[in-house]
Amino acid sequence: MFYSKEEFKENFVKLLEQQQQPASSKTAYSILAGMVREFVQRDWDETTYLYQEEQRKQLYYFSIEFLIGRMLGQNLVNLSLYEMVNEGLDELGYSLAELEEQEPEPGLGNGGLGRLAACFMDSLASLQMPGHGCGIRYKGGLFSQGLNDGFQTEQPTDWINDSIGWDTRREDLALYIPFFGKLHASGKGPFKPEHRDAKWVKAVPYDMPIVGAYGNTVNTLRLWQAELPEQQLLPAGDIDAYQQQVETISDRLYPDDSTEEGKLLRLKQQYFLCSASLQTIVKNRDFPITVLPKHVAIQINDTHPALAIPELMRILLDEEGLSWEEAWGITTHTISYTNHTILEEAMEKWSSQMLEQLLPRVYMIIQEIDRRFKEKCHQEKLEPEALKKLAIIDDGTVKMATLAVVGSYRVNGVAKLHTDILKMREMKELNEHFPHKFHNKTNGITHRRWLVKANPELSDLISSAIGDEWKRDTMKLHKLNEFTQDPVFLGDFKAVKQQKKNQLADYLVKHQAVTIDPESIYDMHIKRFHGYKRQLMNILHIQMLYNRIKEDASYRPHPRTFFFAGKAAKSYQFAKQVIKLINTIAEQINTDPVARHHLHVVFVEDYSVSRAEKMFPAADISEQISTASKEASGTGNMKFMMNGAVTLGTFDGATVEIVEQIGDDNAFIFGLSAQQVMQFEKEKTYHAREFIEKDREIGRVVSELLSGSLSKGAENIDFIRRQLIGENDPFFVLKDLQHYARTHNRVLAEYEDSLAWQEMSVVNIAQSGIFSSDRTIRQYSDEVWGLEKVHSK
Ligand code: GL4
Repeated sequence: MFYSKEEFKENFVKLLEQQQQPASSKTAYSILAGMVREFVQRDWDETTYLYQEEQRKQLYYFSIEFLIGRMLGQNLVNLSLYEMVNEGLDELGYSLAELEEQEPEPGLGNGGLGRLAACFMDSLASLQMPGHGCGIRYKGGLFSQGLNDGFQTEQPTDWINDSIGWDTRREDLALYIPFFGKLHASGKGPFKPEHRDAKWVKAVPYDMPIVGAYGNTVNTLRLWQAELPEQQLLPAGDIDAYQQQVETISDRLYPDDSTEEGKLLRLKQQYFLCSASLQTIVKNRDFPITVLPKHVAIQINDTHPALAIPELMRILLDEEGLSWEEAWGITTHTISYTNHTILEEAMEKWSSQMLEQLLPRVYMIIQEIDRRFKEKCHQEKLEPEALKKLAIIDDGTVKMATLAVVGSYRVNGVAKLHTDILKMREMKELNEHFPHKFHNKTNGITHRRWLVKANPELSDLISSAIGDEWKRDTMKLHKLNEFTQDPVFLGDFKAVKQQKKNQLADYLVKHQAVTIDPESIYDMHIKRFHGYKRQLMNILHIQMLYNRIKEDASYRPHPRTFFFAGKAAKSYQFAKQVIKLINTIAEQINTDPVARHHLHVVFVEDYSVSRAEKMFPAADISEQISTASKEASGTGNMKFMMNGAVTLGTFDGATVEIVEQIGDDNAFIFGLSAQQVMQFEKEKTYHAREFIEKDREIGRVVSELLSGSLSKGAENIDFIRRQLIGENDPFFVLKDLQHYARTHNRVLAEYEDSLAWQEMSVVNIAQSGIFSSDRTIRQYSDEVWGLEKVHSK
């Protein structure tokens, strides 16, 4: 332990001296991380003890993904040790920033959904609320991305092997999960059959400390690992083959959160997570099972953990011996559900046959839930169409979103617009049936990572103007509104932004051998690659700009660097072709003797939490250009805002609420509204072809695109062609393209007025407080979970 800089240095040096090898950065990192881990342990034990002692209600956040990012730096920030350690290391000739770079990043998530879970963990601990994560300890996180001739390449990652291990193996809490097998009537009634010949998997938890800021609260992120069970639970036959089968369950994160590729394995992962987490909760309780909802709240993060509903029923019926009515009452007062998308392909549906085979008892319970719910609905005399929508099991498939709604006490969307769409359209019938279940909880992000940690320069500047209370209460950022006209403050802000832009430029030289102009406007489109996120529209617009520069000698706009970063799911060919297209256009523009002085296109490889931390603070413009209605919330939009970037976007997801906060004058909004998009979808009155035929500029870029010259071969755009032409441009890229181009022109004009631009940036920061995940978590707690703050010292 260390309580002063001198003490820290002394301990650190002592540990260094004990090393056999010369002290590399890696060794120094491990020593430091070990010291911090030890520091955290005492608070962790104390928090755990307090939770038991005070018998307060506990929240368990079930999620198939937790994109936590690196831990060392964030833990130091939350422990208020960052400055001290930084100085101490500096005096010893080490750079903390460099040591942080040694930490392998656990990529246990795909994007927004997983990162949200991580921000929530940070907020719960920092608000001193008893909330824990339950997830899977994937041996390999999301693939690491490279580029080969402009094409995405994917390499497996193995974060665990390289890690110092923030987590602790809890062999004492290991459990066993049954798959397959057959049910036999046991004479205990129709709902309590015996499960025979199951194939057992051992679930071993690894606990990760989640260090809260300000207090001494350390919550737990429990990640389950699948292992071979002991002798007596082993099936007959080839043990090595069985071991391999078992271990694949926690081997890899699915490289996509919106498809169910590799269905059986994905289903196994989901049940593994739900069963292990629920079994521990029930087993280790010290209260009667009938009062579970008083002591425990379970939030399911999208439908991936929706099997928690029938699994909790199974435990209550078969292991606790409750009646169906009792069990159902408890389940539907314990579990609540968050929906994160309305994209059709992301709406999970499992084949009944597969479910029945893999989880016979659980399937039987789902059938009974469905039967009872159908019976209720029939009493309401609904139209057959409505009845079909309300069915949990329909046409040989189980609709997980319907199961999740029926089996939980509260259901929420993640931004106002998204929740409205859920209520009015996607889940209209369910909302009518359960009028009080649906509510909105607009997402948030932790400013402790995305501002305090990622942008200490801006944090310091803010604190120098308004004090540092905003770090505890982000709504205090409002005080910055007094500085929006203050030329000194605006000048300081500009200097900080420039510093962050320089830092990113240096980083890219070092890590990607790319040289960018730090004086250019940094325009960023960084997120997963997806049709609806419209990276295609962005790059087509850039090609239009390029054509204009080539055609019109008087058009010489302010230099801009267009950043793209993000991964495409391995099997998502369209998205991969967009990546190739971006890189081909980048090469063409970046080597053009004239255009390169005005436009620069950079694809930042292997986008991750730590890369994101370097990018958000450096942005001038935040591209949030999804087809309206498709982006449930977005959270990158909030990270940009908090760092003073100005949004160029559509009225979609939480961007609507960002604009509500800052006013129309401080953002650049364009394109179809969600209403209009939904209208076009319904009436089918949009014809992409007309735009290609009638708009000269669009016609030109599309024909360049289709010729294959922008992608080094027409075969590299066949999926894009199919979408734009064959499928009539379902994401309205061509429809919104000219409005997007005009809006970019407005942005450029505005950027020329430096003070006005900085004023916009500062308004964005000042109004960003509401998008803190602390606010979101308080709302969940007040309106859904009913947690109380546990007072640690
Ligand atoms: C997502 C949404 O696409 C995204 O808009 C949202 O911000 C995020 C967190 O709520 O959830 N849904 C899925 S699926 N993946 C996401 O990132």
